[in-house]
Amino acid sequence: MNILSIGGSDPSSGAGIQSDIKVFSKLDIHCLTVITAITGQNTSNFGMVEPVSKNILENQLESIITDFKIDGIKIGMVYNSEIIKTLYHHLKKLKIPIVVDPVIKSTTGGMLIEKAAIIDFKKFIIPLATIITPNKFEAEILTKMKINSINTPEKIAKKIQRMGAKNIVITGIKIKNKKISDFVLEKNKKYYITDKEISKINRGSGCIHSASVLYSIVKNKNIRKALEFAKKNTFNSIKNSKKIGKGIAITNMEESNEIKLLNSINEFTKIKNIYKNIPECQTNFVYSKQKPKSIKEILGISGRIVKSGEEVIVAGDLVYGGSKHVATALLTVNKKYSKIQSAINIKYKNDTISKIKKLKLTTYDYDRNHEPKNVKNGGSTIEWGIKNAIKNSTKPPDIIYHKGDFGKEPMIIVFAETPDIVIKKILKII
Ligand code: PXL
Repeated sequence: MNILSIGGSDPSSGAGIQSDIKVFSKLDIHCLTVITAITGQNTSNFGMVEPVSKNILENQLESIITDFKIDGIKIGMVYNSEIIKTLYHHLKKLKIPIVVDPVIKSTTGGMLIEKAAIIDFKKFIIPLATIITPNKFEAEILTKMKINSINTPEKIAKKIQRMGAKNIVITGIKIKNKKISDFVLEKNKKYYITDKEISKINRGSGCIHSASVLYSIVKNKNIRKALEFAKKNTFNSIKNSKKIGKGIAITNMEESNEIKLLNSINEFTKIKNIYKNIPECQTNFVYSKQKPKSIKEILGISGRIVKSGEEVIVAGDLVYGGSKHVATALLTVNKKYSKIQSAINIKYKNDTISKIKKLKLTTYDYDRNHEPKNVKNGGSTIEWGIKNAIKNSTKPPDIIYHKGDFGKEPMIIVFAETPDIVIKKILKII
């Protein structure tokens, strides 16, 4: 997938274009860039801004638009009216999601847009927005209203919606009992998204938030799911921020378990002819916290990886407790081999078993014909089977399989420390 980030260059790589390249690479997305302005800044001071000329802006846009399939666009710093109008001219005809992050001022105090350009920003950029992501300060500047009990977040968001943005999120609206809320206005819906507050001054959190929103939207998530993911990702990036320069810390996007598993699921679905390895009961791919006590501490897909013709589709979201069967298999293995934290189930094929044997992978199996009656009638078949398979083992499994039973589909489960190692094993055996 390709995303286009339009914004300013920040030489300290805390925000702007450089931050987007970092974020999207970690999410396994190719980040195309169109630079609107060059800033001179670091973690303490904001120096000069030099907007680029209309000519080079147009040449960047044309170069990118004529070559790549662009799945989504993020607009950050736009700086002046000439840039705004040029962007509008080139983007108005594109029918792809656009996330607008209306940046006005940097954390270090630099102006990211000329005051006189705000009118054109409202006229030309806001109507392009599938979603606009102002923080409280930016929402107040755009609407010339202070958020209070009369000018509620809803009133302010509605005013921005009337400017032409389809969906609005105003971040950092309410801070109460160590919680922080974002107000969301969709076409016919309004709600708050609330999470723990994190009081750590940093650079780049707004950029990570809007980039994460766009990532989720291009992955077909709805607005609420996209914003929930963005909030969590931003929180983790602030928590993980690092003091690299002499001034304030730079946000650092953590490769959370969720992102690692998302990337591996993505890689799995792209394997050539992988649909041939999806069993009738479909596939789940799981990744556990360390030493999980139950399947609630194991991340899995709430639906499954399903086959639709020759295509493979991820149905559902990543949630803790999202998988029952594969997660139970992993939990059982993890109790004996705590380093094994990831697993996937694939279709049982004689070819696959032959390759596994040739490769001398550590393989165990169990026979569902030997299942005791109490297990067959409602007990945990998988737990029983896996326990049995590894009972006398001395090495952690790469593979555990069973050949099925009357009316029960045979199955192969691949185990590893992390999802990317699971993928490496899959590539060897299919
Ligand atoms: O985070 C907003 C932002 C966006 N773009 C550039 C910036 C900043 C903040 O400093 O410098 C180029």
